[in-house]
Amino acid sequence: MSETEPEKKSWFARLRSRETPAVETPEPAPVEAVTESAAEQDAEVEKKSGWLSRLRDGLSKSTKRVTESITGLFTKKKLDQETLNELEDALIQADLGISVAARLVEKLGKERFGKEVTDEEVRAAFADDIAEILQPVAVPLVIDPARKPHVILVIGVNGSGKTTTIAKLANLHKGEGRKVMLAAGDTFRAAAVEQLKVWGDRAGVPVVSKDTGADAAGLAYEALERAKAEKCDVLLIDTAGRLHNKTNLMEELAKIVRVIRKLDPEAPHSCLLVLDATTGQNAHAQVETFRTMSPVDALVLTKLDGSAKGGVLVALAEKFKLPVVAIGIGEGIDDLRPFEARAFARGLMGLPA
Ligand SMILES: Nc1nc2c(ncn2[C@@H]2O[C@H](COP(=O)(O)OP(=O)(O)O)[C@@H](O)[C@H]2O)c(=O)[nH]1
Ligand SMILES: [Mg+2]
Repeated sequence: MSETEPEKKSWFARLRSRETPAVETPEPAPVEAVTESAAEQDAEVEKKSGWLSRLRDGLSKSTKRVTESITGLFTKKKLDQETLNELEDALIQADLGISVAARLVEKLGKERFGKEVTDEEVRAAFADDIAEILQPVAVPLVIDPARKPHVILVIGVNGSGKTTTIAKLANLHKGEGRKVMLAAGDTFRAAAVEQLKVWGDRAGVPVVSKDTGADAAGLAYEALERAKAEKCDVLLIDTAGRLHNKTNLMEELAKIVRVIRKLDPEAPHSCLLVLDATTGQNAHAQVETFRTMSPVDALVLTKLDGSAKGGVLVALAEKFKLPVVAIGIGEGIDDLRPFEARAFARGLMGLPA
């Protein structure tokens, strides 16, 4: 695993810096720029503060966007209608959605109208309400040990982070002692199969693959056959995010499901839709579209480390009520976290966990 080391350093370096490059142009702060001692310090800080602070650091762009606009509204005056309106706008701007924004502001108005409030009190009140919205969707992905394997189909648009998330999940479950197999079902893009193989090697799990252009459903069938024969605990199936058109993609996903059900009528046991948090409101449309193509059991939100639009997670939770089983906070194999409602809500509002 020595090759993940430089990756980690550059990830820390990027995360520590407020001037993180846009996610669309990743890679990376030069590793050489991180002196050994700085990297060691980072590792030390990391160990002490744990993943909660990493989440907060990762969310910093989203947090900054929300908190700055809220803070800017307060000059120690009594809460009036104008401020409430402006707060509502700030929440909408931060991608929390019209309905969540209205709900939070209405509640705040009821409780504090005409009273003196500080921006910190407002953020704390919002954080509590957001945590309440998020709590029901903060559900972990449970692997059913009776399934051999528990089949996880991973879908989402191109570039949303499917393949990376599969690698992270593979690493996680392998680390928990499960036998994992991957199916390189994105046979549409030339580099996609190779990418999954590299990740598979890194995580130390076998990857079932075929050449570009091969039938994805056939591949998924073979992978499930093999995973059953080898008594794997988890089979993760990667898929294409874009084909020639939407109908093709819909047909391909439906065919994968149909074909694997010949081997296991209840497969896939989990269908995860991966959404890129940097796309903000567009994520809503993606949920709607993919739901028409395949049953979606849960969401994974990626790139929360580089997104100023992390608030969209709240809007999605409120609207679709789909479990958020994990969040991606970096490009490294360890950068997947269970989703925790309160930590996320407080992080978003710039408050300590
Ligand atoms: N910063 C960051 N980048 C991510 C995250 N997840 C994926 N990526 C990057 O997003 C890009 C697309 O990811 P990929 O897994 O290939 O997407 P796919 O097309 O859906 O399979 C890659 O450059 C990944 O490294 C994340 O949580 N944070
Ligand atoms: Mg991919």
